[in-house]
Amino acid sequence: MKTFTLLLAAASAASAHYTLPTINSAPAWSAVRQAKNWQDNGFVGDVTSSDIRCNQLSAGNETVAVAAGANVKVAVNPNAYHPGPFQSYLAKVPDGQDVNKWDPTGAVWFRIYAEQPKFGSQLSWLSAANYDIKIPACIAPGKYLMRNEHIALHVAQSSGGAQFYLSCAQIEVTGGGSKAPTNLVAFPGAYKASDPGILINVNYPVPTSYVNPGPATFTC
Ligand SMILES: [Cu+2]
Repeated sequence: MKTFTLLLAAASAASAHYTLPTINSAPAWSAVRQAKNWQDNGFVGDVTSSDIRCNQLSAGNETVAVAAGANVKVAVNPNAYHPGPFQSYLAKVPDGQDVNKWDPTGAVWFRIYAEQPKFGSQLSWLSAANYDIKIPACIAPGKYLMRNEHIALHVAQSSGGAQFYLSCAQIEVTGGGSKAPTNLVAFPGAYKASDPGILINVNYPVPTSYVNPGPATFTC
């Protein structure tokens, strides 16, 4: 048992990245679809892979209710310590579809949050263990998938070097309005390996601007 514990510790030290296992403190991988990296904390590196959609291993079995206009607390375990932006997207589950089973293919995603760094002698990012993401107040009530990602840019100076840590949560939006989301994109499809926010040297020369990959962020 002791040897087993030591081996586990060594394995996690060798690949100590992170997962996004829960929202609003729900049990891990219940309202968040279990991601393929749930044990090894690994990343998705190929933006053309279907894993860039949800990196999904197995279905969710819960939904977290959120009022439109309120925040969702997205946990990263451990914190998102690599430099890079946090981003969130929503996709509405079509009427008649099971939120646990719906596969969000095609241009169904709209972005609701894109983190910008602070600029200076180096880029500085939130690198947080929790991100409070506001659900737009104007969107229609109903079930949505919420795709949360952290893009690690520490070795992004070569193509394929950016590391995507992501998962898809299942939420039910209450209240809200009737504004139709705009700037819908597909995953894969929304990103290219050559996007300036993905293929970038964040260390030298230190950038003075940052272009988030993906569509324009939807606003009410
Ligand atoms: Cu890492």
